[in-house]
Amino acid sequence: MEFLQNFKSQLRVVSPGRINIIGEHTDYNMGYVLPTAIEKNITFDFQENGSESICNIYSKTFDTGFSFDLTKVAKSEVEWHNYILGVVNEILLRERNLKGFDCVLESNLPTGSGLSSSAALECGLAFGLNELFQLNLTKLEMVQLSQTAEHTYAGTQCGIMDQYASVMSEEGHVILLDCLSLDSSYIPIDLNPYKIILLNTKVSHNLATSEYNVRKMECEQGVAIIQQSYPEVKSLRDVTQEMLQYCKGELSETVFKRCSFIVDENERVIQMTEYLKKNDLTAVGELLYEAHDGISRLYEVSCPESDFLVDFSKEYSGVLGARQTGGGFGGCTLNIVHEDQLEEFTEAAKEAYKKKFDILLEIFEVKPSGGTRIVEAS
Ligand code: GAF
Repeated sequence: MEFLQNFKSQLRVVSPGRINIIGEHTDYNMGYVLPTAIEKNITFDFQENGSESICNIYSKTFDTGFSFDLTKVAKSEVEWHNYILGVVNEILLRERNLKGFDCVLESNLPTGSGLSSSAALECGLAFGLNELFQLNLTKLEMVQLSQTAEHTYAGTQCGIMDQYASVMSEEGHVILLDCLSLDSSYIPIDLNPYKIILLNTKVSHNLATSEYNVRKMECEQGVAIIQQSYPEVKSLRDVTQEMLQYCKGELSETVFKRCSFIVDENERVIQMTEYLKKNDLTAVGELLYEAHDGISRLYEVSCPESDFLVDFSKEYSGVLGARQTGGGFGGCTLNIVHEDQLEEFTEAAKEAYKKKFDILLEIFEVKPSGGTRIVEAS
């Protein structure tokens, strides 16, 4: 792209992906989640380009880019453009004054791997534009407008977890976030001598967006029926297993399973927080396996590849627990692995996965890290 010839970075922003320790699909049910950012990022370099409305975006990682006009922002046919355009649109809707800018992106965050590269993209852009044009947006406003951009431009009716984790995380901590009140507390996490290991299935089944929205609808259907018996219920967060049992006859089997998973999963977030505080790592691991079982059997957002890896990990005494992390239908499994068994486990997993699916596993350790921030341009 032509603008690259005169590009000089004025501002560098780093925006991370995230893992979620536990609390999957609870965010849009107004429950609890326990995510943290990881040290896999998208780096953004920005410059104002002197034009009133022409903006240029280039991704070094994928060697592709596009330009758009601030006066004619509209949805694109190209998926990743929508994360950018959606954020710009939300900023303009808030009557903030943008001008032409150039932005160069580089990423070491695998896409489609359940680590929320989309939130990293949205939030890094919002953060950078806020700084470049002094927009006076708070961090929470950036989180919320990025989430809305995902609804309106990308078409996923996501909750707030990914954007919140990307922006608000702190090194060495997980965030216990109440997705209703948006109250949060930071829980120190130290699993020593265990490590958090991600196994990337490298599959991202294309059901993800459509089925995600279907799950959300099924939960809403459940709430509407439960409300007939319990008018005080506003979301699945207010529902207990006893209430659910009482309404079972009114709910379809599918809706019952979805609701049952969310009710348990919400409870698991609170339990997990206690186990982490007590450093009861065996209980942490067991809860991860329990959660995956629900993800697979009740919420049905797993896939053969993730199920295989989670089952495989159970054969290793050095693995305390594992589950698929993120929205589902592929992506990464999160594993708590003893450092002494790391090599043996990962080598065996690689071999078994290759034999079963003919796919080379990608394996990396992650550490809870800080959220979106400005860094020195090199
Ligand atoms: C995706 C969504 F974007 C999040 O809001 C969350 O619902 C997650 O799936 C599942 O926990 O990452």
